[in-house]
Amino acid sequence: MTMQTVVVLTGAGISAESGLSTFRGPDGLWEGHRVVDVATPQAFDTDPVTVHRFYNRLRRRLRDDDVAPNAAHCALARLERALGRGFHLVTQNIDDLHQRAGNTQITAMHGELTKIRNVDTGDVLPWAGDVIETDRQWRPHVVWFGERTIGLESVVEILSTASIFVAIGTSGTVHPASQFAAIAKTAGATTVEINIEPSAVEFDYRVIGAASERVPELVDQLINGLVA
Ligand code: BV8
Repeated sequence: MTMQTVVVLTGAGISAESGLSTFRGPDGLWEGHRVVDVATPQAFDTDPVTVHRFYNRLRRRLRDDDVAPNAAHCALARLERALGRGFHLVTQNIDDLHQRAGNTQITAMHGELTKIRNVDTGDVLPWAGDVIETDRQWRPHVVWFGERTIGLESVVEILSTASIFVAIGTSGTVHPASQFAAIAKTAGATTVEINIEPSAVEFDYRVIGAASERVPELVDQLINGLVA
């Protein structure tokens, strides 16, 4: 059995069909806010109430009955089961849909909405509910603009072993995730993008279509082709 390493990067587009809004909608607003107003340490320092209110609302949305993993999330869980250690998922998303679909080999590089972090001790706690809006001790365990992403060194290491790199539902506008396709390519990987429209990032192949339709198709091809 020839095992090749498959690395998948996901963005907001994989969760769009689960009812979660992407970040760069037509009006460029993010749940009604300009990103810079909520996703920065400065915003939290100067106005924790607005920041907590924004993330409390997102966390509540995650618990809505109509928000669940879609066929794309489930296909990636199937791919991990088929490839075992030959698979790694890096997500830019802070929702928990990959975890709920059953993936375990995940780097949540921009943090997780369902966790909070103590600003002094760095302790991270699971947290599904609201955070008191005036709380300055506990912040969302989310990577804001200007902050170091989580697990970057290990992701770059894994990318250097990739034979196939697939980016799903990401505009490729946020650094350093936007560099991953080039890093994988340099390591000799074949790079593939699945998106409803081409992003600005270079790939060997582009599959245009909705994630819930195209990801299961690609996963079938990968499982049939790789796990010989
Ligand atoms: C860092 C958590 C350094 C918060 C997020 C100038 C040039 C280059 C870089 C920079 C620059 N100025 C500043 C930077 C760095 C900055 C950056 O990249 N800024 C951008 C805006 C230019 N990056 C950072 O600050 C990062 N940190 O660089 O640290 C450092 C080093 C050492 C020590 C200290 C510091 C941190 C970035 C993390 C920011 N946090 N999220 C939260 O979520 O609330 S990023 C946030 O935006 C999301 O997490 C997500 O990652 C990103 C949005 O990107 P996408 O996921 O791609 O979503 P988007 O809406 O853009 O696109 C959706 C796509 O899906 C589209 O292509 C669409 O076509 C497609 N789609 C839609 N529907 C479907 C679909 N596809 C398939 N099927 C569908 N149905």
